Amino acid sequence: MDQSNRYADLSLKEEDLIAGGRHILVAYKMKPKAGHGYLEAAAHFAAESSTGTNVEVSTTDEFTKGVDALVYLIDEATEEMRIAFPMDLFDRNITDGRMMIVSFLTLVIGNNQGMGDIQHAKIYDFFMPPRAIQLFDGPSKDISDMWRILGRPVKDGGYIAGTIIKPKLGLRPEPFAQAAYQFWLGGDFIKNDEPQGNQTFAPMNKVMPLVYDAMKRAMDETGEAKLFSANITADDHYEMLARGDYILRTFGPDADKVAFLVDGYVGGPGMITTARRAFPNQYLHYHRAGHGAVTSPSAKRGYDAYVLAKMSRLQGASGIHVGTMGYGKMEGSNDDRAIAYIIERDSYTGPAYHQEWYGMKPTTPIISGGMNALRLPGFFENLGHGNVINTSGGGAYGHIDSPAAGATSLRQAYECWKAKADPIEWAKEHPEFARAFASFPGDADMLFPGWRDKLGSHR
Ligand code: RUB
Ligand code: MG
Repeated sequence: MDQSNRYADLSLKEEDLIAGGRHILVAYKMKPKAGHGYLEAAAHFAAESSTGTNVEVSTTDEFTKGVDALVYLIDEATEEMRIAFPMDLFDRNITDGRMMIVSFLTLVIGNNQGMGDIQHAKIYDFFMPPRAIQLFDGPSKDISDMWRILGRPVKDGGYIAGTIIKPKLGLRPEPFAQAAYQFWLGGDFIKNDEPQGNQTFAPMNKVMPLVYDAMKRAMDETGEAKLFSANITADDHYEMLARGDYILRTFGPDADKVAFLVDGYVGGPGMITTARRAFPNQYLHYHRAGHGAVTSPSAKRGYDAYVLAKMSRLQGASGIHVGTMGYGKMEGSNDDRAIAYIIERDSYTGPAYHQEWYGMKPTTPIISGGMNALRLPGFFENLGHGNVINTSGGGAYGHIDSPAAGATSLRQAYECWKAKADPIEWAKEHPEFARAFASFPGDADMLFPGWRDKLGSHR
């Protein structure tokens, strides 16, 4: 059944829809299956994503038609399809009238992912009108809170040198805390790796007191504040609360230095909101393991990493992983800068839409995955600033001298970029940075050919 006379209106102008403020706009790359007309398939897609199904139903009335999603732009050659979703379609909390990202996902990327007449469809951008920005939680804490704890300026406070406890799994409580202590001697921030929680060989109630003890010792030794991002991910809401409460109690007077890590892609929006609402005083660290299944450029369905990051700010993530923009081990490209800019700025024009955030707090780009001191200067140059959290797991624990030297090398890499110095020259004056060359010789050969001769005795 062709529903394009009801679910498509190509005379609608995007600028009018934006000025009207009553629609959420979504841009897809969509291709119908062979034998299906583009507009017809697009209209069916909009029907399934809003008020309709594959047939007319007798229960539809005039009001229903007023909340239809409408295809307002198509371009078959580029697979472009844009749909306007009336704000009234989206579910609102009975407790406080707020919007929820789960309802956004259910409509804009729900049943439409399994339709018989659609080859593929993937969201690459969306626009939220001002009213929607008012109705999402947004972050309660942001990077300025971390800078304040670290005793830095709360604006442009700079690079936060972090790591991930490695090995990923298999450390018992004492060696785990020892690994944390050693990194903190040179760095600022440590996160649980995302699979670390309450394994039988490292129970949380043994690990956390030791980590807090390590934090205190490192703070005494260095005279600096230290930060720990603790994984509270769990299937059960009550389990997450129990973990969070336990960790805050354990860190006692230093509980402000604890962030909560939630694996929000595998766990889903409910976990992020659980943490955002139950622990509004903690920095909320959104880890996104598994996202590549839908965000990878090789995936033709789902949504882009840009979309995931933008949603995370609406939900209230204080920080989210944004990849390494081609400088680390995970998939990515230099252009992924946009993923950082949409979450950290108050206004940004993405691949399809301009978005204003009206003062909603920013979400920190967290840079992670195969990073080390040698890769960082190029990364900062590409991004244009260093106001990020970076977690280098292998890059810290893989430093041949010590985790503390690994941490120091990360800070020195940032200073090198800030000073616009030549990394080889910088290495001659900064021994931990110099030793990163010998620690990661494959990277050194790739990024700084001839480094062995140029560094001479400094390596
Ligand atoms: C990285 C790591 C993170 C990945 C996730 O460890 O454990 O889980 O960065 O990827 P290492 P992303 O520093 O040893 O490579 O940050 O792209 O979501
Ligand atoms: Mg990890």
